[in-house]
Amino acid sequence: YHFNSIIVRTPSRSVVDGLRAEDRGSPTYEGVKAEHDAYLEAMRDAGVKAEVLPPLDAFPDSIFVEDPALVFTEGAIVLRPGAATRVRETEEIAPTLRKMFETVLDLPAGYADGGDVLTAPESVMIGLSARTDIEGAEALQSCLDRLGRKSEIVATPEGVLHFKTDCSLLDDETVLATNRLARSGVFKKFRQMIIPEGEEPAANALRVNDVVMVGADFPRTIEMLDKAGYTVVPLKTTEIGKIDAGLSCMSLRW
Ligand code: CIR
Repeated sequence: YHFNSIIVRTPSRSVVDGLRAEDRGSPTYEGVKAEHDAYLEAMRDAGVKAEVLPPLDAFPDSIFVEDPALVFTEGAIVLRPGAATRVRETEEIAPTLRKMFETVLDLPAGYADGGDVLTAPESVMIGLSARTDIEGAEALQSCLDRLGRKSEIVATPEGVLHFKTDCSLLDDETVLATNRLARSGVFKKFRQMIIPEGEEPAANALRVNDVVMVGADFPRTIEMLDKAGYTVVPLKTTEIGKIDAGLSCMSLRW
């Protein structure tokens, strides 16, 4: 969770057509833009340098740069998103990665979304989901191996978009997770903090250097983290939440 750099992409007007599992109304472009602006400001306040990519009208979900790639200080991996409308986002982000990283690997097979990947210090956890298949997960393990990273393949709860929709890393030993994911036993090696019932989308929080960014709509989670001694930065996620996104989705961090 110590990061110097991030990549983000400015939302395009087409973001209102972003994918969603259940239609709770479209977000507004202005609303998403405001949430994205505040996110970028919070990132800079947390001490990272941001590379800001231009909007892509042809790709409504391309603001969620976390999904088409995976980055580490050791190198980057161009993934293959499991949603048909998102696959070609990789061609848009790859040139930037090749410019910024000496080592850039391409996922050799299958499908994998970055939202399914939780980077913990000892091991990178890859969640199988409707977007990440076993072929993609195993192919990703071979890439991680080449970068010198240990990894493991785990399950994502049924009906949950991404593994990280339901969890985030708070520090080297601690994860924040929904009860439904914690119950599956994947976090036995960690200290676990469980999201209060009814605030499940708060699980996609984001530790960046000294602060934990958390959705502002989740007061009980914010209070829990605050009491545990974390410095919480609440950020609005109401609009991006309508297209199934949270805080981790909007950046690549290393
Ligand atoms: C999608 O369905 O792909 C987007 N509407 C949301 C992506 C969220 N990304 C993430 O959690 N990493």
